[in-house]
Amino acid sequence: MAVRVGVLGATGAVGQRLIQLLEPHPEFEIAALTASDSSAGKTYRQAAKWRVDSPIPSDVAEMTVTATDPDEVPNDVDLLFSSLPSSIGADVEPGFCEDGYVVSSNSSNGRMADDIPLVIPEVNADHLDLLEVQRDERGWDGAMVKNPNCSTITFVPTLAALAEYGLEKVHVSTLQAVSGAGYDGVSSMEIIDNAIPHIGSEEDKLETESRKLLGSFDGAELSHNEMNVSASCNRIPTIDGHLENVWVETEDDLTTEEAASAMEAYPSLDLRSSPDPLIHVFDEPDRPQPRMDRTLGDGMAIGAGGLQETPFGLQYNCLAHNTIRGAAGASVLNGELLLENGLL
Ligand code: 2RA
Repeated sequence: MAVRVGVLGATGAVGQRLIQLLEPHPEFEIAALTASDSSAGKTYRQAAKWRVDSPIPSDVAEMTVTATDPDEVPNDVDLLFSSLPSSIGADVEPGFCEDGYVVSSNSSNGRMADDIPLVIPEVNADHLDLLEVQRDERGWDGAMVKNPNCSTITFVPTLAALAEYGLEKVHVSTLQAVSGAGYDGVSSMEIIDNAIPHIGSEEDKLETESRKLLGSFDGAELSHNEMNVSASCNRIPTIDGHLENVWVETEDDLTTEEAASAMEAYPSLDLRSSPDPLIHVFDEPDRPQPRMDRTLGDGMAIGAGGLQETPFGLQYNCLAHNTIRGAAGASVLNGELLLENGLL
């Protein structure tokens, strides 16, 4: 029987992607949709300005949206996917966990808390064991798992593939799609013929989240990876798909052939939304490209290419679909991991 799930923040850009991915999902059944108070009581069709690239699912369209309040969500809903703005998430997500709901959240609030697992299933599924620490410390009947920021998810799997060479210094420069700014943010028409060389607190997220994801958990405490990470983030007029240029210095010598083999061989998982392969390495130096390659593995795979040795270490480019692999798909995958681990 499918697990009954809800979407917190169902009308936003990531909420819409969540519905697109969850509606046909065989393991999950959408049973609750929440949004702001002004949407409460409306049908989803009335409340959402549907903009994703497939029609609004008809059964979801007629569901009634409620306020984002634990009292409004049926008790037999076991898992909530949250795509709330972080300031709202910080206020309301803990209340849902306290009331016994398990929350798989894409919101950035709490990602760096010591007892909140920040997870990319193919990279650090073992960090889910932090939930025992979380239960002890917070006394929640439910639980909270976070997925990282979209631009972090794009490059961390490639670093995980190279970790056996000893990661010392990483520099990443991003070229981020406008859909990452949400429907009310910058639009591609606004920055046509332009690029914006700064994105909010994005640099900090890449630097800190990557160290947490690649850190190790000893059963009691999480140690963050000690590699140095420096990030610079740019918004470009691409609709979907974050492209990133990465330079990595490793302790051991690393050739481009070794790096390509390590990325290609990096294991995926058996979870329904996990792609195989996880990382697709292109021979062509001008790939991956957002428009051509963002739908690799149904938008859940990472593209890599342009590997070369430089005075600053190995250099390569990587790409992921930011609202699928980088956001909604990442939360769904964490939900599948929770289910697989008997945590629902
Ligand atoms: C962006 N990181 O692309 C955001 C989306 N979460 O700006």
